[in-house]
Amino acid sequence: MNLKSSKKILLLTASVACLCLIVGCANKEQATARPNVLLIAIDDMNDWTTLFDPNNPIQTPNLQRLAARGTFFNKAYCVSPACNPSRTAILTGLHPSTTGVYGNKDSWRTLVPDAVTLPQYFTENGYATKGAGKIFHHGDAGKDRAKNPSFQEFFDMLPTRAPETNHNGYTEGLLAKTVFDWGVHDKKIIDLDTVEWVEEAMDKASDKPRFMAAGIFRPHMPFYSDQETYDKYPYESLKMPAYKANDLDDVSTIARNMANKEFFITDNVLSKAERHPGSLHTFVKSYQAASDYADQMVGRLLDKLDATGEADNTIIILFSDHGYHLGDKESCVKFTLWEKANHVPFIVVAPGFTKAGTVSSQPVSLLDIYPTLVDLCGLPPKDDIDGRSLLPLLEDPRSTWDQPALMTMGRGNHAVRSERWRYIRYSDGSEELYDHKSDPWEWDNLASDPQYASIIAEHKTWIPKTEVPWQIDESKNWIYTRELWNDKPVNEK
Ligand SMILES: [Ca+2]
Ligand SMILES: [Ca+2]
Repeated sequence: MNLKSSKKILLLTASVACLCLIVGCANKEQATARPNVLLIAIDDMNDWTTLFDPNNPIQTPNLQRLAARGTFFNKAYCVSPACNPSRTAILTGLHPSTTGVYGNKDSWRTLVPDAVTLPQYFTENGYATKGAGKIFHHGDAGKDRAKNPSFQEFFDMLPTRAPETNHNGYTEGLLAKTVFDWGVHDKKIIDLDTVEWVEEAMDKASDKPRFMAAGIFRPHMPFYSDQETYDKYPYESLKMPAYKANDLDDVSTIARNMANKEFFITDNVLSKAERHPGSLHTFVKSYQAASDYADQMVGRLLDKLDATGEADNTIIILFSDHGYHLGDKESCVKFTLWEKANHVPFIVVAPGFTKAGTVSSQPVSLLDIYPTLVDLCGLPPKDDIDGRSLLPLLEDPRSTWDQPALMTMGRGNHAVRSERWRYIRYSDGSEELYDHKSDPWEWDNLASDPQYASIIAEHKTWIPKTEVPWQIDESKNWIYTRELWNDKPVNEK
């Protein structure tokens, strides 16, 4: 997927030289003059925030404050709507069809033992690399450090995660045995540990440029916040997502299974009265508050960066690894190829390069973060990754951008998002097409209407031609979400 035209190389060379002048690089060898990097990852935050629209219910003043400093991509999409494949793609620059990391249970470090991760590449190029919280997906962090360390220093949130899983009793059955819980948390919320560690790390002197990564776990399940934040979203004025009954009547079995309505909505939240602690309303209220809490954590990180005096020499990248459904599309999970599970906040601030308050409306992918950061920091080009540098769009948001965003869930299921359309093709050949000009909640599947045949044909060309095998049983790929919850595939139930 790399665009390697001579025109682009010329543009990049000029752009990097320009950025280096601005941030004071005497030459490419002088690594100490390179800009610092602050990478902020948020977990499961969708687009129902005031960052995207002031009429949205979730208050994100700190994301807006960050967007005002640089470029906000208002059509940015995850690579995959699950933590592990999404983050592996961002941090290796490689698409799931290249790595075989399709699901949350795939061991990414085992599957791509030689991949040089983004922080690792910065370490190799003279940076001091530190991180905290959820950057990679849980599980392989230790394996990564032991075999091929990504960070020189890392504060893992896992040891402190267990106390968060004391359930409020809002869920029943299998869900109650997992992290599926929501509401007020009266203990120290895990993200405070992460932010405090990063704040301390920012205070320490460094003789090298810094690459600092902060992984905020909220609004990920359990949807927790403190009482004050929770009270900002009262039932009286609670905004619920748009909902269309029988919305899934026009999609295939694979799509319906990804939405997992029967397992979650019907059995649990949808059957409870509005103010019941386990109702859909409380679920949505808690998600809104947990997202607000994540925004507050971002605010603390920005305050600290500003206080260190390093903001003018620090490139900031903020993203959420994917979105979330809140009852819309008859779903209360991620794991689907629809807009709400795929559309994410994504902001790039490169002092002296991006222009304050810029909005880019081209469809871009989080896969593009790796090559973009390499370009922005003047590191040697990395030609063996799949993403595409966003430097042209950062330089001029009106530049021509001829590529839609590609999303993948499991193997063989893909969505292609252009400025106007979302086209989905599942592994059994079933298709969906949505027109975002008239249908923002993706209610009407237009795929069977012959008048859209050419639109479909055009979008289909962006689906990967080859995909490495999935090492787990591919026949179970679409039920993967259920496997997450009860640890065994549905046909063994
Ligand atoms: Ca996630
Ligand atoms: Ca529908």
